[in-house]
Amino acid sequence: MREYLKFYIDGRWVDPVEPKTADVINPATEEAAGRISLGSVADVDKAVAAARKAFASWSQTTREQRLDLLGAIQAEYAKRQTEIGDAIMEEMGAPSSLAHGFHVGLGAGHLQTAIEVLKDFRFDEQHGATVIAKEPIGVCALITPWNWPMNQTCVKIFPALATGNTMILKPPQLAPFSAQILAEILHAAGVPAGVFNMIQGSGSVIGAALSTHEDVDMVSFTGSEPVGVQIQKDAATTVKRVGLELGGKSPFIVLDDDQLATNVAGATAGMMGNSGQTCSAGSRLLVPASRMDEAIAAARAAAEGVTVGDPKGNVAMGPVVSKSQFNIIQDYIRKGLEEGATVVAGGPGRPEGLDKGWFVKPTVFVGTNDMVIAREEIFGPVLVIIGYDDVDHAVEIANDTEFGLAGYVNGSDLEKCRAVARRMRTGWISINGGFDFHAPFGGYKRSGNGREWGEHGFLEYLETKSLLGYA
Ligand code: TAP
Repeated sequence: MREYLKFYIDGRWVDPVEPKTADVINPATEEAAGRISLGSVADVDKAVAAARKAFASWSQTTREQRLDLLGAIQAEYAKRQTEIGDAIMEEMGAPSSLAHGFHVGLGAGHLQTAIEVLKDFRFDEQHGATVIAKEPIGVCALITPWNWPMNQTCVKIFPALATGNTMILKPPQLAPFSAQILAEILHAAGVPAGVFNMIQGSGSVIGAALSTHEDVDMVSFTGSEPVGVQIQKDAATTVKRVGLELGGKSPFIVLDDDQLATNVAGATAGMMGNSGQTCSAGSRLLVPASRMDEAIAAARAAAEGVTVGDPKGNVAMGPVVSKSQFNIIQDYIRKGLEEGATVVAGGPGRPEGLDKGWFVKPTVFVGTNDMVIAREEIFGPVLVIIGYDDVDHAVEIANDTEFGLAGYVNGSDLEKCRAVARRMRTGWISINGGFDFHAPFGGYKRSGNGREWGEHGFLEYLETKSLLGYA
């Protein structure tokens, strides 16, 4: 049983102002895996004061000083990778190979990327006698979700640090362990007091206190759309910068060629990764209507090939994060059946033999784009296959959504993939599995208003100052 009862404020591990704790449930066992403290507004005030005090000196540090700190963090992170992977397995149920592999790797990747970007980043640009300077925004509140815990924290913390900001991290109650280890890593690496602070607790208390706080300059939020909208409203009275990374219902277009079966199988298995709890999951699979039977056969085989079970075992998929997430997903599966979609793999209920733990069957529907299961983010292992008549129709369906986070195009003719990708209204598009830590990630439309990852992730945390007659 893990016990993380202290917060990290002003360079020290401190007791919460008011003692209050909550259990953290392991979704694979439905039993408590640990206990955390739940903070109060008084803890937020202490952390913000520490971050404000530290900003004066941290914002003035040189590129070399920040690179030294990021290098020291990298060394500490490398020592604790196994522990982080174990924590992620327990807190949100990711299977061992995924938790120790991609989950931990994403955190390390954002750290390495921050170092690479910082080495060459141009904080000043000169145009004649004018210098345009990029300066840190100030005290940043970082509010993160549970689905890729290490990705979400690292993609915010390292660019914020590299650009000279100070910060308060509010990790998710459902997955607080890995963030706790990350705070220990930053402490061991020698982050100066007050530069990084962390308070655990509920979003409606800690998150709201940060979003409304007079002395917080920016909120960077990743999570659901309703909470993002609330944060934007809360932050409006103090005119804070707000970065929102929200949900998606991303289209995956498989082109009509000899790779169709392979691409459908890859898209299906990929969508089930992390139990479908990925904001950029390709949850609408668009295939040529004329080849629907072939696509169904490939998707069914891929979904049925996804092994589900104890995350500690050799499985591809663990449980979903919580009972409430399990119930939401089951409601969507029932809704899909009610609205006339055809189940071709999985369906309602738990997989056979898994009576304890929040396990869901990898489920594939064939449906239409107007169905609720094709319009709303399910955040579970539920894929909807939709047929298209031609490429124009595929693009029309892909763009017929209120979201615009990610998109995928797979096909053997790269020219055709490029043409389709250009027409899709999403902020991030992967062609044939393309992946890049330096590529900006963020949404069009209701999927958000910011860009993280790489150099664009730095710009999120920078103000622009014009210095006329400076040069
Ligand atoms: P949310 O319920 O929105 O929670 C995200 C974070 O916000 C949690 O730390 C939560 O605290 C906190 N929060 C809740 N209410 C708040 C409030 N009133 N003020 C400030 N903070 C508040 O999302 P989730 O369920 O954790 O994550 C799933 C959603 O995130 C999905 O919609 C998914 O698409 C989206 N997501 C988007 C992305 C990107 S990059 N676009 C990435 C991952 C996830 P608690 O600890 O109390 O929950």
